[in-house]
Amino acid sequence: MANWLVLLVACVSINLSLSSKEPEYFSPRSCKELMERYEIEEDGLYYLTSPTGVKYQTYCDMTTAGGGWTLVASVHENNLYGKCTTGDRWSSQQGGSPNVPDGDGSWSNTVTFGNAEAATSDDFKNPGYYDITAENVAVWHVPNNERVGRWKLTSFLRYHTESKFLRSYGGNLYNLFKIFPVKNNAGSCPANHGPSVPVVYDAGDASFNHNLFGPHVRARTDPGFIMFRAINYEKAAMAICLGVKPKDCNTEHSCIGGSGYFPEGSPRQCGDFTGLDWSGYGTHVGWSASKQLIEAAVLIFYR
Ligand code: 3S6
Ligand code: CA
Ligand code: CA
Repeated sequence: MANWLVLLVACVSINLSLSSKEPEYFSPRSCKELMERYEIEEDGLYYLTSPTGVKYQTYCDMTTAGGGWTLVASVHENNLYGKCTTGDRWSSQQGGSPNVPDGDGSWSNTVTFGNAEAATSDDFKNPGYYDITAENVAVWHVPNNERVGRWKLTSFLRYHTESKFLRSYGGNLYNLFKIFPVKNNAGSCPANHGPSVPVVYDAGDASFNHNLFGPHVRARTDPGFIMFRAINYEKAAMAICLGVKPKDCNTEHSCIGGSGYFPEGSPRQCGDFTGLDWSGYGTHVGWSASKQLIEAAVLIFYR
């Protein structure tokens, strides 16, 4: 064969292999990309790839409000009686102490843990949490230990933002919490709360959501919002308020995740589900949330 012909054949075959959908080149970065570029329409577990080459499996919600939602994290409370002990990855596993003001730092670092299939049985955080550039957040409350195929069915609350607020905060929660650190003494209440964003409900509604909290909490919160980086009276920081916007600074009864030190009654408010049990475990009186709320994982999605 003539040299020029060999070259031509080689070029054509390189081109062919590049354009074909071989696994090497099938590397969606988010569920939104998977939906839009690869026309995937079903809810379920898929593989995504981060730009640094980390391949990970996560859940995609391809149907809610147009679909394309990527599960990036779950906050699971394995033991509400343990106060900043093992399993409190979204607050501190190092005990409540002023010496660890930002606890494990999970809201604003690149440490990942858990896996998608166990997202209702353990904490989960994947590279999408810091890698994906998104506009909105969705939250699902799914009973602990549910299998993936039943998450949507058994979730008793699902809500999402529509304002594209993440555009103003770096496109994801990793960047938002760089601006608003989940750290003890990082600010005061209410001056230094992070953004509160209205939500639209896909399961349950604002009044059902509100009623999952005890009466003291209901009287001091407005339903129908997600609020980020709450600060309480004692200057502890929390990451996410669950479908409510606090009106006072006892934010530790409706907001979860947090700094490594909660001065009030220390360490009683320290942990992934903070002070959701302040008036007893699952009692649904005073400051305590219902059992339904505290025995469910909080799944966080981006789109
Ligand atoms: C409805 C009563 C107000 O109770 C106070 O708030 C009480 O003194 C404290 O124990 C309590 C906590 O700060 C609640 O977070
Ligand atoms: Ca946990
Ligand atoms: Ca308080």
